[in-house]
Amino acid sequence: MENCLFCKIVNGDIPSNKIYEDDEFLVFHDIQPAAPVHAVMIPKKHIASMNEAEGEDFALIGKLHQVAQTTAKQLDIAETGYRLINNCGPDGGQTVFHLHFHLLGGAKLGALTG
Ligand code: DGP
Repeated sequence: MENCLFCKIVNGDIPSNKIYEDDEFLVFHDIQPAAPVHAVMIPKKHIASMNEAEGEDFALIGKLHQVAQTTAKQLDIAETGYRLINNCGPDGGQTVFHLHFHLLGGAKLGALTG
């Protein structure tokens, strides 16, 4: 998708600090970490947000959770715990409109607030 920041990262037009990559997914370190470990997990397919996911996208999103489990082990936060977050839409705090999940850990995280 033209003018999508994360599509540009997928294409290599914008560099990223990659953690994991396969044919369907890319995981990279967040440029503005909100925790000692903060990875961004995306499907390479452009889906703007959870609102636009449809059909086989939900199987892809399921597989992305499997990647989250593996990545948490790789980043050594599986045992201590982590948080997996999707921000959807403006009120949800989404700023990049390419579906992604935040994987946060490496410290005791604060309570969720509205
Ligand atoms: P959200 O607010 O849920 O849409 O999260 C977008 C995240 O993307 C935010 O935590 C910052 C991160 N981000 C934005 N631009 C870049 C970039 O160019 N590189 C990397 N690695 N992360 C980025």
